[in-house]
Amino acid sequence: MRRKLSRRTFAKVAGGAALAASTELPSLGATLGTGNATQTTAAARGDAGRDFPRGFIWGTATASYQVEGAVKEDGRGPSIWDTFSHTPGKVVNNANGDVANDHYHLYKTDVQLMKALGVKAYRFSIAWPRVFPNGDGPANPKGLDFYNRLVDELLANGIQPFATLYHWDLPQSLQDRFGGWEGRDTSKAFGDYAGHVAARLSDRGKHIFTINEFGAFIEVGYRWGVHAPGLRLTGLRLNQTRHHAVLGHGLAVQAIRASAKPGTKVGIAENVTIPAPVFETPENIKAAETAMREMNAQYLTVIMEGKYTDWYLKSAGADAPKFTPEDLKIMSSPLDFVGINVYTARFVRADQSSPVGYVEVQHPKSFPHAPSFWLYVTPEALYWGPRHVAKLWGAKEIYITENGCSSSDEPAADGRVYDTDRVTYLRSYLTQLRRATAENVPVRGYFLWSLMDNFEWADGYTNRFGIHYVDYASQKRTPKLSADFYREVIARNAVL
Ligand code: PNW
Repeated sequence: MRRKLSRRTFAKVAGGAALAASTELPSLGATLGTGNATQTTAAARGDAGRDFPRGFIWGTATASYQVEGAVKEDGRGPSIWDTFSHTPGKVVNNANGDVANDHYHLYKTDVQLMKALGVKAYRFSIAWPRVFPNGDGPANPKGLDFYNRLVDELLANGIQPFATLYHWDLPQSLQDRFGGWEGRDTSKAFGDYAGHVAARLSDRGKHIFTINEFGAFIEVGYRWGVHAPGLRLTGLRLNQTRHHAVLGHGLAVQAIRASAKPGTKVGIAENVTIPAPVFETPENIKAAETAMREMNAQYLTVIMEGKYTDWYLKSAGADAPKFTPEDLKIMSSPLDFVGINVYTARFVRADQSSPVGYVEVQHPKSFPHAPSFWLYVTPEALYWGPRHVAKLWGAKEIYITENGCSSSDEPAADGRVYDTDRVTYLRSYLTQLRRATAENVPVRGYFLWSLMDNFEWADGYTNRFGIHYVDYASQKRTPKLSADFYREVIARNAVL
């Protein structure tokens, strides 16, 4: 994972591709040992120019607290999200995940939804407090049993399990005793939990993600106070919390390597900040690459490079996190793949008067966005995100671990849900992803967020991200127009 393409090779191949027709370029696949062999069949189907590499893995994603419900069942301990959502005023309409989509009981129904779509993989998360009700200490075997049942059901239906170990439902006990990720003991407990799960699941679950989105749960939960645990840290305390979260990831990678069955692959699912050149001049492309490293300095950059950038440390000054060289080594433990959650891009342009060589170009108020205020519709994100990861860090396997959008969709008079905004969003984003795969950026799969509407954190049940509509009163799932679209995309392995 640490092998770098030479700057010149990549610039020639991918950098040039931004400016010229990709067919005229030497194949990056030759450099990386991948192939792009679907042209003939795609042409026969009339999908030439819109097709994805053969074997591309189409999937859907969810997360434990957002769909499972059953928060008191089979010995599950409380998580910070139970506490937070039951604190009045924290979540829209004071909603909580007590029942959510009742996936804990309806998982077989949900696997059939996926089977009907034709997905080849399901990205779900494991609730840490089901496995260790206090975060550490004695394990609760009944908790892991649920994931054993889920994994078996997936495999029986030809769907590969991709498990995420941490999608924000931290055991409350770790928050109470160690201040959650503020404390180094939480990082250590996370490593132990990761090893425990990997030892028991990796005979069937071959892909494991450690942590979902530092860039969201730390920033929104520990800095803005909008997500659990609802803190507003600044300065050194905030930087140290960020450091401990990434350290926890590294300890988990090492524990998984030590305890998992051979053939298990380990990665991350990070919502990298994606700088896109506001238009694609060589200067702006270079500026975007520099911005990619700096904007992600505390998270993906240190994971991939094994050090914090000079600019980050300099800007943080006395507030820079305290760490040892050993910490950095752990945090940058080599990964088998890099997962990125891609929703939105930030535009940058070259500016030599800036100390980092770039400036951000702000979106005007009128810039189109989804009902989620932060979700600006910028399809370019799905090209530049994976391309930066491949070029800057030589990643050999990349997954898009989330992509999707919220919509104000509601059933029409005929009972169907015509989410044309989501279809348009997905088509434009997938077109950009296809541009990346055509240039042999090694993207192996794509997980659409989300299989179904679910508990959207502080937005409660108000922002629907699903391609299946969920009537929470009856727990009925109905495929939306976007589900029909995605089924066709998967069947043809092409964007439509
Ligand atoms: C991701 N932002 O969250 C999460 O991984 C999912 O659990 C979530 O449901 C999905 O995206 C949709 O929101 C994000 O403010 C939350 O930029 C907020 C942001 C990004 C991602």
